Amino acid sequence: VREKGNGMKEKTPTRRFTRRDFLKFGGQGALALAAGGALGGGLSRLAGAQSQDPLGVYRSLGATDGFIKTPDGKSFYTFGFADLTNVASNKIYGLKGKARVTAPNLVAIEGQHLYVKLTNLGLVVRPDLDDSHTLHFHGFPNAISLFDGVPEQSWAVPVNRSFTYYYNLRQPGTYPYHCHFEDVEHIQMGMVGTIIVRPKQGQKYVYNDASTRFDREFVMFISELDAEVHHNLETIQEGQTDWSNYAPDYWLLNGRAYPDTIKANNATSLPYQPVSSLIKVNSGDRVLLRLNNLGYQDHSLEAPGISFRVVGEDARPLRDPAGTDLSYMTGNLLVAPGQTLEAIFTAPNRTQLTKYRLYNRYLQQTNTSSSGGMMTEIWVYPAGTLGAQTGPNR
Ligand SMILES: [Cu+2]
Repeated sequence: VREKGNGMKEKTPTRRFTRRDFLKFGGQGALALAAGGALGGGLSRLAGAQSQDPLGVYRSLGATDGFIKTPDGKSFYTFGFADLTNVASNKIYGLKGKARVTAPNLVAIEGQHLYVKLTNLGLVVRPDLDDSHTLHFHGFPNAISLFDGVPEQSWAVPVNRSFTYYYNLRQPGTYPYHCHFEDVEHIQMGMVGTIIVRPKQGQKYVYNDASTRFDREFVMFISELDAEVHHNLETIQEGQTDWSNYAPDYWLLNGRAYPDTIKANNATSLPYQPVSSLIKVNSGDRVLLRLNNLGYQDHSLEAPGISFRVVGEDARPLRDPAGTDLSYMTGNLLVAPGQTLEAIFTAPNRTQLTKYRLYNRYLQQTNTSSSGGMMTEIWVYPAGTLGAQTGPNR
């Protein structure tokens, strides 16, 4: 256990050759980056016959920095993505310094083509740190590495440039996405989100499988926040971060700690953490949780009084090649770093509003007395109270 919060460190500030240096000055990342301007432009044009693709779904993200809040009144420097979809091109730099955590959900249907234009808006607090950024669609089988976002294998998007990533969506499910440039750091800093690929069978199914039908869905993005990492970047000391000392101070759902997790979507007190984790359902609803863990720890969630059926993992339905049903009932949703998991529960029948808690079984991580943790609430209303859900987490 490392010492925290008591001033001086013993380390001597020797300058190490970092992975960031490698990406910037050595390695194929830099070569590709140099070529990225010309090549990237050409390929973006190729990938867009854009708006002319009848199967195309078009989204636009801006990579930049910002700040998020915790329930104890603190704020933390972050990197992240702003939603530039439908933002006029002469207005996108108005979102520089306004990264949101988590990034917007990217939602499309199996068979569609997803185009995501990533623009590197640069950093407000650290203009000296001219990191590139990428988009990595985790678990997606890219035919070529150009759209995979791994900077050592293709290229990254330098400051004030953009690139359009292209994906032919063949496999429904829940996927993480994240920046892959200086990835351990940029993921911890908040460049993370969720991709939902809906099956052809219908909007209210997880997979092409009748047993995966649901009435309401909620993305539970799972992560941790190590205050020292964020502080080091804000104060130009990122070279002092020793990842072997990783020790989170906060455990988050959709970028918030309890009780902020149950505040409404787009709560004005949390301008850059727009996603509520409050699960509001009618009695008898089939409720889908899409768990997406891009933290660096295993997490295990439970909601006493409620049992879940896990129907999919890592964007694959739980059936073997012969079609045998491998889904399983559990009270313990265990999800590893980089893993996604789809679980469905049937809301209990209640004649008045009844509240349950969904929380991390490792109780240190649900601490409500000081920093706040990985916990939210399930509000079960009498049947027919709530209207149809208009989108995830609503
Ligand atoms: Cu990045």
